[in-house]
Amino acid sequence: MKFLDLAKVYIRSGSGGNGCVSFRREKYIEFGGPDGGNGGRGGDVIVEAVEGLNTLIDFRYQQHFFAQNGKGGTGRLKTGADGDDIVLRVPVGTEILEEDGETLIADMTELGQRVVLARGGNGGFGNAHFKTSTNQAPRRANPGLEGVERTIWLRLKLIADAGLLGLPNAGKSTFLAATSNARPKIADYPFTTLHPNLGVVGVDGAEFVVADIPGLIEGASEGRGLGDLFLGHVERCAVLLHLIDGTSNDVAEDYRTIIDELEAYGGALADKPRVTVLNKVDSLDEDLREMQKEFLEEAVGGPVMMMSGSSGEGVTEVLRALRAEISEDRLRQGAEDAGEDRPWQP
Ligand SMILES: Nc1nc2c(ncn2[C@@H]2O[C@H](COP(=O)(O)OP(=O)(O)OP(=O)(O)O)[C@@H](O)[C@H]2O)c(=O)[nH]1
Ligand SMILES: [Mg+2]
Repeated sequence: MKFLDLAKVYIRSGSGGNGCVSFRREKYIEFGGPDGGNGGRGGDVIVEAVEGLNTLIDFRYQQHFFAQNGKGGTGRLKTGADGDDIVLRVPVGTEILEEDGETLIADMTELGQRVVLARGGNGGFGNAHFKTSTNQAPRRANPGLEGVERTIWLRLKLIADAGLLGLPNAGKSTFLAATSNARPKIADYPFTTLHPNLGVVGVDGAEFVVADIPGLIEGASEGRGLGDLFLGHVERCAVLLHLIDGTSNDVAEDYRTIIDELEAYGGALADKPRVTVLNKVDSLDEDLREMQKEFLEEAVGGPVMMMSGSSGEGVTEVLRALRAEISEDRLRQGAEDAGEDRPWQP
């Protein structure tokens, strides 16, 4: 699985064109004089947040962005042409970082936002510019200024498409670790996850972002446990994945607890599309699986999927169910065939 949220690019702005040394010389015309024009400006390297992109996949194919150099000035006071700018088109939510991968240069949060990453060099003055009353025939002109060269990172901030819900220990982090590049902490005690984690998961050639948030408990909306502030992280998700520990004594009760907290949280969270999954079925024998599934389906009033984040059973089906709830324009294109593996870090 490849991830398309980070790209290293090399940029260079255009150098300015050189100034020109030239004198007017025409037959039968008495007074000549310097007429060397100025060089043109080099092009800038600009980054722009545009619509219709949701990955940095283009930067996998093009990593070098060089703006055009300015043209030199010429005689008859002609200024050289300016070099063309070059524009890096990135999705909204892209951060531009220095070569160190940490220092923020720009945060492209708004559609249409443009930032100049490297200014083109100024053109040099031609000799006409240096004409003074005491020096009527200067023989000097300036060279154009060099362009700026730098290496930058583009990092796309991920917005989760699917959010994980469940009681502590339901196996949320295990699921994320099994399906994505994320490496959340996993342990058999509640509240292992203290901060939300994001991971990119892929199924059938499409990628989307899953958010693993700390477990909710009864009364979370009143601040119990870690509270329900974390639900803010899943508010913008297209779909919620509700995991219920299949080894629990009362799956129906576990289910209700989370739904109650969702409703208490308010907003549209409780109305969001939801996939409900009986998890950890690797620990249940056939009879128990069926029993637990029936209990849960009765509580849900609809179908329930079965899965084991540890053994991988049923995981692909769950991913497909999530994918079906995420609209096509939110899905990222998979890059199964693009380049080699790369870990998710600057
Ligand atoms: N048998 C079995 N155990 C599982 C499965 N998934 C998770 N576990 C175990 O359940 C425990 C809790 O797993 P986590 O993934 O940390 O659960 P969580 O929902 O992220 O928990 P919090 O972060 O505390 O809310 C760990 O001991 C896991 O090894 C599963 O599919 N089958
Ligand atoms: Mg966890």
